[in-house]
Amino acid sequence: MNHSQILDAAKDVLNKNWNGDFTKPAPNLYPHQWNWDSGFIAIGLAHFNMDRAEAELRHLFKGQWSNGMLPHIVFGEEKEAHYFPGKDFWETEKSEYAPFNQATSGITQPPVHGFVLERIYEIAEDKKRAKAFLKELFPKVVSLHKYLYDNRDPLEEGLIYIQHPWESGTDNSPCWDDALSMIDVKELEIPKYIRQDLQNPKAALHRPTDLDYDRYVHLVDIFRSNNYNDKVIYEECPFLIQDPLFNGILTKSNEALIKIGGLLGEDVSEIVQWNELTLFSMNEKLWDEEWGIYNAYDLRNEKLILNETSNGLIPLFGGVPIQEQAELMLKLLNHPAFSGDRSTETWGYPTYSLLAEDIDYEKYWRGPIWINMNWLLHNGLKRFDFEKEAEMLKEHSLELLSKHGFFEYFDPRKSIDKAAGYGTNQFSWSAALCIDFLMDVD
Ligand code: 2M8
Repeated sequence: MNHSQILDAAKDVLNKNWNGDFTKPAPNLYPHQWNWDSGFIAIGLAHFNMDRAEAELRHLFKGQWSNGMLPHIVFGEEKEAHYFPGKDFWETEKSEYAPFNQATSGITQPPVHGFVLERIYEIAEDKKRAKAFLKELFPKVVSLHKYLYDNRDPLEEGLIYIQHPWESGTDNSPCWDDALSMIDVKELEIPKYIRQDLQNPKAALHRPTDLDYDRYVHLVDIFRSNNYNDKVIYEECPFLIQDPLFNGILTKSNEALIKIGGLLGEDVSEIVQWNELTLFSMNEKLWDEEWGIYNAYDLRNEKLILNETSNGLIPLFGGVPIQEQAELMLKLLNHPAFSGDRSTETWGYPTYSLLAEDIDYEKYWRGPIWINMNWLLHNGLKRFDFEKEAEMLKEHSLELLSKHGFFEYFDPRKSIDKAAGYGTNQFSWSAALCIDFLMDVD
């Protein structure tokens, strides 16, 4: 496929996944609206259908809770949408903050919306209209950030914790293994549930295990039985982690909100303070000078999670490192851990170190390449003028997409030529970010 053919094919995926209210991440596997997916999708849409880009985000924010929390799923109305956990499972009516006219989940996802708004403004030809949209969304995104700083940072370090692997977006990343292993499901009464994701035979092979799901369900059970009260959840939840991906995305969005606030003539002093604290603490607490990466911190068990995943490199995008640190991060990206060697020629960049003993090239967030991670890293590398690697990453992403299709994730090994794309092959953010790569508006 040449570039114009891929572009058309990508738009086609987004058009087909649009249901009149929002874009589904994928037709059967993910039939509702997902939080960070919608952010990436809106960027792709902005290049060819601004009405829909705006509608996408407006619909997502219809699900925002009155305390600012933005749920990771906003449920659609389709009767044939089979997904676990569906809207009834969450029992969000137990929270005093959940909207009464929109069904949602009760947890959040990485706060991409600030930088998404900034990107939409960059792409927009009609700046007056785009500015009006920024004005509408700005207070909602600020209120999400305020929720995070007020409720998910009890030690006032500027480091937000996630309370569930689903909040990370990188659900079964090896980063969460140790913390999850402390949840002994044999000792617990896990509510009954039926997984729907295993019905898609292609995806089922690589998805999280049943043991993972038991733990995911147990965590949700803690939240709903405590009426989504953040103070109690902080006391009770066995999984509380400060993740460099979540926090690196937050700094990028803080920075975007500061710029947007300036454009709109809003007071941004609080956002500046939040951001300075987050940048400081990420470098004080999470930075690993030896390995050139940001670690995660397990707040519940009070220990660093030594990171070998690309979550620890996303802070490049958020401008967390200074140039010297960024150069160490680049060194790591060029190291066999993320770039392979002659015996394992690879596509850039896997989500888990190729040298890790338990890397699984096919299993979801435990090794494969994801287009959103490549897009975040591409933009992070550009920010530090690492043009060569940024270009390579874009080319690799486009080659994978045009060779195999709009898969959810890809095998990093170049030797695997057939069946190198996994999960659904109609994945919206792969299509949306492909469009952004191709359009390359600065
Ligand atoms: C995956 O997560 C959902 C749960 O939220 C799932 O596995 O069912 C992740 O890849 C997540 O990052 C993504 O937002 C979601 C929808 O694409 O799917």
